Amino acid sequence: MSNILDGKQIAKDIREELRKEVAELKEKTGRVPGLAVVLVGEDPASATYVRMKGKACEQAGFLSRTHRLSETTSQRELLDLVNELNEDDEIHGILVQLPLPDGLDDQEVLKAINPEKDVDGFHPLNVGRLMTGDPYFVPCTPRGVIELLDRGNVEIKGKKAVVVGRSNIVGKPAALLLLQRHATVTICHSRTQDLPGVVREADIVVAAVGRPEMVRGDWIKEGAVVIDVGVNRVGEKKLVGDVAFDEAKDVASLITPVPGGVGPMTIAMLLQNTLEAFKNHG
Ligand code: NAP
Ligand code: LUD
Repeated sequence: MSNILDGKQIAKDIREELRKEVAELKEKTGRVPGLAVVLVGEDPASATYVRMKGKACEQAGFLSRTHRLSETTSQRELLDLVNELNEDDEIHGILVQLPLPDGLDDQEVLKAINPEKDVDGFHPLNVGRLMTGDPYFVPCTPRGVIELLDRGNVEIKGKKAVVVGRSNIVGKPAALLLLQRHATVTICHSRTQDLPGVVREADIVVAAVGRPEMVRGDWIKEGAVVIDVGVNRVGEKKLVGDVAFDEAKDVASLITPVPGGVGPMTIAMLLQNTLEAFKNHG
């Protein structure tokens, strides 16, 4: 039996479930969920992700609007667009793709998004609600990590989980979600001593570091579950994760590939959050 946790297929299944639900809602109410994605600047990876988000929306029957703003957009212009989208009744979810170009204040922009439309879960109100165990919108990538574990029938309760990385968009929220599901959670970062030794204790490893293949096969305990969030471009085209996949796959009981692991789940969870925003405030 394969021990690959196929995020691409699972995300496809979820998007199909969402498509059916949206078709039914449209039939009943005449309305569909709407997502606005804002892209500022020309970063090629961001442009790819934003294109994939728009396409996934359309395939699932959502209304999709993409606002492409120039690299030289001012903070004021960006805030004005966010305010306009906050007021727009066709738009249930707003996402400002990160990172923003230098000179723009991302925290101020995220705070300007109506928390009820904050399908990224980055508004301080949603961050706080996750922290207190009363989540509203949960960030898409960490939510995708949990959904992968659930659909892979991985028990979380009571297990030792090690999260490598403590960013606000992946590491910290992933750790909080695992904690909420009753894992015993350790969060590692660049000052962690004996990182291989800490990872070796884990039943569940979540790698979100941004360093190609840093987590080696001999850091993984026999039978552990490995979720690789990293997406690193090496050379012209090749994408690799934060885990040395070929080494780790022989030790892990279950492992996500890159590409085709967490990435597609991020987009599926974005649609899920947008549908929830619509249901809350059709
Ligand atoms: P980030 O903001 O750069 O955070 C990286 C974290 O890794 C930091 O907490 C940093 O520690 C830690 N770190 C860096 N070098 C380390 C080392 N040598 N040993 C231990 N820890 C180390 O990155 P991010 O936004 O969380 O993203 C992480 C990776 O996930 C990237 O490859 C990104 O492309 C990918 N990603 C994928 C998705 C997806 O949908 N699949 C979504 C988001 C991000 P300090 O805090 O001490 O600096
Ligand atoms: N900003 C995200 N910035 C970057 N990979 C994503 C992502 C899909 N506001 C905001 O969408 O949630 C966000 N909200 N992020 N990311 C990263 C992060 C953001 C990363 C990878 C993928 C979204 C994805 O689908 C494919 C895969 O891993 O299989 C590969 C796609 C490729 O490049 O070929």
